[in-house]
Amino acid sequence: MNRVTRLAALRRAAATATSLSQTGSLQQAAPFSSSASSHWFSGRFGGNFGSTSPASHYLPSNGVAGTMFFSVAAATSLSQEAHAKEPLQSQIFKEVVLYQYEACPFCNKVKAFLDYYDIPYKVVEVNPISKKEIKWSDYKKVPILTVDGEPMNDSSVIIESLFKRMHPEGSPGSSTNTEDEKKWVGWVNGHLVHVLSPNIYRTAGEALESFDYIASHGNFSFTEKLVAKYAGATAMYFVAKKLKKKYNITDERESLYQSADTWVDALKGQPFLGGSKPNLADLAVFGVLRPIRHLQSGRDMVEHTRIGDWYSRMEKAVGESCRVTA
Ligand SMILES: N[C@@H](CCC(=O)N[C@@H](CS)C(=O)NCC(=O)O)C(=O)O
Repeated sequence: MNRVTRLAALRRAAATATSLSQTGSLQQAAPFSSSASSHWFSGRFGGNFGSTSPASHYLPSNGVAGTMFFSVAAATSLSQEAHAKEPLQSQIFKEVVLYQYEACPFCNKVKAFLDYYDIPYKVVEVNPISKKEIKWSDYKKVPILTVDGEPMNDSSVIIESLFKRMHPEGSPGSSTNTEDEKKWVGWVNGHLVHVLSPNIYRTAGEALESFDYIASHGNFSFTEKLVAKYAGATAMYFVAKKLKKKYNITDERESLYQSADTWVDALKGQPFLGGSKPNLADLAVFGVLRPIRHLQSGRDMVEHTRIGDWYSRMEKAVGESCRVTA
């Protein structure tokens, strides 16, 4: 077992022992928008909000949004972990920076990968209106990941590229990507992500729940928070209806439940699609579901489908966030 794997294993064992596995999900419990909805939203509300726009509902005020849920003991153990991660960062990648929207499913896919492989990363929250944080880039979507200054675009490209760098040709694990794994990664990008928005903004109540996050996060004034929550929820409620039509979804919950059970069937009774440990498809499904898990839709999904056990295994396997403060 090399040092990277040892550190990751230790970290995961510690996370399990201290029952902290859920906090990573809480950290992610925020609304998100697909590409189409984000554009729609920006176009209609951008002018009114400037740099602290409601579309910045994605934004945590800093890189420690989830830590508010931690106990003191947990915080201590995490700070110790952060020390353990330092050598790892210098061993593989010196500086990893993720440009993201907090609740974007594609960004969360990348974060699940980084967390699982114990790669520390800084987060730069991008203002979806001005996008000034990525002015330097020709690519105008998120996620963008810079590794030692080199930018990479598109979640799938980023993950593949990191995986290849970590498992160079001929090294152990370099040829483990199976056809099945690729097929299910494709299913996440081509199907699962499209089912999510219609679910989290399905009713007025759920749309508001998805924007509750804004009340406790982001560098907004009281009025901006209020406007963001209600204007944002209203906007996304209508966007979700459009997306539902676009992707031929008749019953959004049924579609979510079917997707969850389809995934569980794909496991064929194994703990993970990857067998005894997660592969890239497991990480992709987990990544896109993490932002919705503690919303009504995510709770319903776990209650009405067989996905809960796998999700819990994934929480333990992925462990705590490797996000470091900038
Ligand atoms: N295929 C891309 C999709 C990325 C994407 O659509 N990101 C959305 C956020 S969820 C975005 O940046 N949309 C453009 C915008 O917000 O203006 C990936 O996998 O990274």
